[in-house]
Amino acid sequence: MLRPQDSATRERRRVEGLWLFRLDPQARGHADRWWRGRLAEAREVPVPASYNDVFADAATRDHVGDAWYQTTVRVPRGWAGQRVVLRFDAVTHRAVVWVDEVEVARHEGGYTPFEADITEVARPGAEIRVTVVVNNELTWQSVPPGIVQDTATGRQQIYFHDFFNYAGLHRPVWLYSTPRAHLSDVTVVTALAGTEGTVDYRVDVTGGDDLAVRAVLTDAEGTAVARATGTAGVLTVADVHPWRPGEGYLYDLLLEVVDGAEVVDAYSLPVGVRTVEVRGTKFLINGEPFYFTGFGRHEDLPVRGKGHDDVFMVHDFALMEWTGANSFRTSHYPYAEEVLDYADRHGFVVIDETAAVGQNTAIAGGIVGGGQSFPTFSPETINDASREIHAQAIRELVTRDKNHPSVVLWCVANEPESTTPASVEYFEPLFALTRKLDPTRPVGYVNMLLATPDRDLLRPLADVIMLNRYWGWYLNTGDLAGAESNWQAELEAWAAHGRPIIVTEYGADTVAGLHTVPAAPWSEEYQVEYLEMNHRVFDRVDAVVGEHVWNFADFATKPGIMRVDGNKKGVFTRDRRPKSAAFALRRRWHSAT
Ligand code: GCB
Repeated sequence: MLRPQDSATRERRRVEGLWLFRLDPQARGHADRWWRGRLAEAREVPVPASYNDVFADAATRDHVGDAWYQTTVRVPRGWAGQRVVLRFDAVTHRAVVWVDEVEVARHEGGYTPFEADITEVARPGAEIRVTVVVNNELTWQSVPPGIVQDTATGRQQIYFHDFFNYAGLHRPVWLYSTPRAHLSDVTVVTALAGTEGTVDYRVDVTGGDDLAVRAVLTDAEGTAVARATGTAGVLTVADVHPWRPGEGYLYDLLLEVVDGAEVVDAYSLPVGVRTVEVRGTKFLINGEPFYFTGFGRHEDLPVRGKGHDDVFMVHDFALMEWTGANSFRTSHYPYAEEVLDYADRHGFVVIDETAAVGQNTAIAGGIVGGGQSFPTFSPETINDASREIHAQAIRELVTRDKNHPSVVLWCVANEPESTTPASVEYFEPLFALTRKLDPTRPVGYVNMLLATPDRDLLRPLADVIMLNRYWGWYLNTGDLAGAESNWQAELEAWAAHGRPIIVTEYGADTVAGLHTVPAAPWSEEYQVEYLEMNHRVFDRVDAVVGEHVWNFADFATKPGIMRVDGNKKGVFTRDRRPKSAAFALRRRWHSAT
């Protein structure tokens, strides 16, 4: 599925602004067919945004179940004869969509796009009514998982991950046109050999099997540097300018479907020519060892929740650059495509993660789950049906992000159970699927602290070891000397496997403005000393090829006795003010590069 764009043959418009909105706590909307007319008793809600925090009532914030959205949009008259498509970049966690009275789409999964060809129901020049029902329930068969409980006071959502379960139309909604015969997919794979670069391309054309395809690669100055014809081919670039960390050099690949002299469809794709490889304990980009500095992040903002926002996107990248970060992980779900495009253009390196977080009842029962205990993988909990939904999420992630040069590593799950035969049985096919979908990038999962090197069973499936560790916070709390020696011993045990290690999380909750002498947990001083201790350990272990602090900014969580107005491990506050740790990181990361 190609991202909508304006081209010589395509047009798009965003369907945003204020939509009608109605919660459906009694789940009546489907039976009463709320899509059949104007949504009654509706409030107005901004799109894109989470709905949870824009109003002032707990019923909206804590709603469990269906929420209905509706708007009208006019199909441009000039689109007559074209294919008309309605696309949602992300609806969390699942959606059904109607155009007027016709159901046009259903989608499971809150962080990847879906679309519907609505040509048959959208007459050019006419207004259409778009109704979307958004469901936010998390169950054992969703990614991420959860449990919905019916209590005397209403339905409650239990979930096992440490960020607020925001819901809504989180990213742009598009109405766009393509020609009937159109490019429906493009895949590029790039390689470097000395000063020469190659771009292997493959396209799918729908509705025009007998039409020809031509490809032109243009450099950033606008000079055509290579041409080819056919649905697959290789473009060779002499004196190639590679994409590299810190320098997001992009070529433009223009693909045209042609019928003689007539251009039937045109689509252009930014292409960064770079390679990624794991060799021994090194992570190589363009054949050179790369060291990841940066953050685990969240799509999380006051009021907007997980709604995409260009202002904060640009600001967050500016702050990351200011600290000297060269990379980040899309913890704990695929981020907006705008974010990956920006990373491509600015030379940021991305670890791209699925929404599989919380597949671990050992943590669920203890740290975040309210003391209940369940087996993680069983016919009654995370089972074959869940795995199929997880597999589909991987398919949609790789399909969406395969052409981004910034993406160098797929992460199939964050902190899943990884110490049992059931976990190996669950994950083996998912690793195999990811490699089959994309043989060019390494694949890994993020290991959690209970799965020590002697107990973890998933490591042999992964190309890179990714560790979330909280020595000096959850373990050896307040005892940085003890933490340092335990952490060093553990890292050395991991290093013995001869794989690169990225520390994907290390962090300490810190209340901005809290100062102590000597440094004590929750103070800004402790966060700085905690990070410095970690850095001493990393610098002593050669196999460590990356450090991602948890977290870039403070973020919202569900309420709980472990959290004070959310998770406070941010290096920046939720409104992006620096804590002392930001300056300490800036000193380290700028001197390292
Ligand atoms: C983790 C999780 C992350 C949490 C973090 C914490 O290991 O991956 O989602 O927010 O710990 O702060 O406890």
